[in-house]
Amino acid sequence: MGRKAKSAQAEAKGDRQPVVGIVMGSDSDLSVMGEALDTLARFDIPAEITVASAHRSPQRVAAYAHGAAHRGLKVIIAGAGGAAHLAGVLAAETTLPVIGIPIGSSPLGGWDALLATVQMPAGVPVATMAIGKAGARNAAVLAAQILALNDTRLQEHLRRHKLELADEVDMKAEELRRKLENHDHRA
Ligand code: RP5
Repeated sequence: MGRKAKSAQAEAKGDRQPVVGIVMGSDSDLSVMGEALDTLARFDIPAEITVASAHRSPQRVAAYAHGAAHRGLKVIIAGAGGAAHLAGVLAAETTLPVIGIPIGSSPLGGWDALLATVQMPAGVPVATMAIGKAGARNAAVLAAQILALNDTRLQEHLRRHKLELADEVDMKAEELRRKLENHDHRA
């Protein structure tokens, strides 16, 4: 694991037991997967992050999946780029829900990762998100939604999150209206 990923993991651990585990195929995926970690932090969900590769360290991946539920994790988020089978391999080794994020790090720009992540055989689901940072952010929101099924505080947080999204769009619509108004006045 690279230095950046190690310090992210240390920060992510905090005092509380992580309930979401983020696994990425390489520390080079941290710029994308950090979005999931940041979003979970905004929901005040304790999380951990680590590196394990389905192809380069398959035993580490299997050990992580086998121990995950026992350690208190409720959801696993997995992101990988080239030959992106990480989420699927984790899903094969655990009964926890697994959310996959295809990362656009290969010369094919993420199409290959998208197909490898989404196209699972029947019986082993991976909830596949969008390619890249939007997918990483959505993975964290989906994890929050899963955890909120038994958590009224999180349900309220998610409700506020929806309102914030709507407020942002309203603000942009208002900014655009003002810009166009000024433009009309000048014309
Ligand atoms: C994948 O290969 C990783 O998930 C990463 O997106 C990509 C490149 O990895 P590095 O060569 O940067 O370690 O397994």
